[in-house]
Amino acid sequence: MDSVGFKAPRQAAPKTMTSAKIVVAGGFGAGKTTFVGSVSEIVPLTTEAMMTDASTGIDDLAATPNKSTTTVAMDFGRVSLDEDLILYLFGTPGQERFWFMWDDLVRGAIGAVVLADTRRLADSFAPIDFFEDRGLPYIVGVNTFDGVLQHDLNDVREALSIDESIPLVRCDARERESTKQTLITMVEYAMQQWLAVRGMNDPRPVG
Ligand SMILES: Nc1nc2c(ncn2[C@@H]2O[C@H](COP(=O)(O)OP(=O)(O)OP(=O)(O)O)[C@@H](O)[C@H]2O)c(=O)[nH]1
Ligand SMILES: [Mg+2]
Repeated sequence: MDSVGFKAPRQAAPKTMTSAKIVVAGGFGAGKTTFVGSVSEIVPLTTEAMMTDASTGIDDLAATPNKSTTTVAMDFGRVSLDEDLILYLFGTPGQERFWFMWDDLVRGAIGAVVLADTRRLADSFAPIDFFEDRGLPYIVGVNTFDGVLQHDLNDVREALSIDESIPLVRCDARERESTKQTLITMVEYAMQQWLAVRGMNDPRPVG
């Protein structure tokens, strides 16, 4: 306190920067590269290869006729959720012949967003099983191609047979706000899971 009674402003505690790795997974053409690209603050690193006639009959383009490239290794992007949390995003390749890379890609991740395209929901089963098997927290983002939610989210949950505790959210992979919100849901869920496994309560105030 000085002579006129003002308190000297307290020195703000230095903020600690935390970073976390998140995987964006899903079936072929579910929108993973689009998702990473819409939210990343850096120019995303992509490994897209042109799809050629050689993939005719292997890659089903019925749902995404304008798709001309596919991810052959991974997508990489970065987003700050607030000033002290940076997420590093790793998008997986969707095609089955590249799945051998997934084990390397998920190493060190706190969790995953599994993107689902309800026009070919069955493609989400393998990615979901992958994270279930490894016990890595995941949420499901139903990518609303053309902004239209084709099915009720409860029906999607039932079709995917995922537990009620696992967040299942609607998202538009092309929209930054929507992808960011999906990532926030992922991080909150991963944090809850982390605390639950250690028998701790969420220290944040309710409401
Ligand atoms: N209309 C619409 N098109 C989308 C949306 N998300 C992705 N697309 C389109 O769908 C196609 C597939 O998107 P990608 O982001 O390449 O999908 P991906 O999951 O990375 O595909 P792979 O890496 O090949 O498995 C592209 O032509 C995108 O432009 C969406 O939300 N709405
Ligand atoms: Mg891709």
